Amino acid sequence: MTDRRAFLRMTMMGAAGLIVAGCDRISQSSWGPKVLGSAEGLNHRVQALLAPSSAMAREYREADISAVFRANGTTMPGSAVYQTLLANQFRDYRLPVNGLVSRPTTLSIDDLKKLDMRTQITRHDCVEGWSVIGKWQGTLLSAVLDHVGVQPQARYVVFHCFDDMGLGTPYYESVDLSEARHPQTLLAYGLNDRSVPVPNGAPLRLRVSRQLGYKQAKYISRIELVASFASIGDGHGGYWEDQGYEWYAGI
Ligand SMILES: Nc1nc2c(c(=O)[nH]1)N[C@H]1C(S)=C(S)[C@@H](COP(=O)(O)O)O[C@H]1N2
Ligand SMILES: [Mo]
Repeated sequence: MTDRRAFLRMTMMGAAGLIVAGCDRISQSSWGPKVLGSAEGLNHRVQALLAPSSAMAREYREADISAVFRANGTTMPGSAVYQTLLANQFRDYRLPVNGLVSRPTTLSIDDLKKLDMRTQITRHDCVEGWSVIGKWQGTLLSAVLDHVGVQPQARYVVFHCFDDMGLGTPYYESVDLSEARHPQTLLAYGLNDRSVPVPNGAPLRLRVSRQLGYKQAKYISRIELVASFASIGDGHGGYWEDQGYEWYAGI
């Protein structure tokens, strides 16, 4: 076990070295993200070496926006709670933000709209191999964190969702606090100048602009600050992570 770990560490350092050497060229080419994303064993620590936590995802022009923002995974949560909220155009939707926060809070979409917001045109890359470009409007997650106050023991932000993936397992995702505070990390309520449509996660979905599609939790029902995600789901930090996907899904 120890040997295997040491070997893996060496392999990863090697991979990081190679990629860093070609980094300028890779980051300027359109195939760069695919090369980086597909490198075997590239984990969060290696990604952190490659890209400082402040690195920005590429932003596009209005003319680049895809005609249709393809939907994937759940496109209509079946739960009674969600259906009731939808029937009233989400006017009764309230987002609880709790866990390791100083002031547990519930926020309506209007409350969220009063906090600092951002509009960004970014590319969504699904692990299945397709991409779409969309214009998102949303509250900065950092503004929500400042609003509720993060306790010192908190390390991750967990997004619980309304949709059930079968056998009573709800979709969920998580990011660390540095990703959560990144200026392009949004709780999005708008897509292409309209409210986020139901297939794309109404009324509120996450945009973590530097990571793959499955990190972009749709249908957020609650946000929880935790010190560890070991006791949530199967303990790997997300629905797809519990099926074996990487927790840090950098692109
Ligand atoms: N709640 C929830 N969030 C989700 C999913 C899902 O099934 N349920 N699918 C994920 C995957 S794999 C992708 S590619 C994107 C799809 O977002 P879109 O439907 O807006 O394209 O949502 C992600 N977030
Ligand atoms: Mo995806």
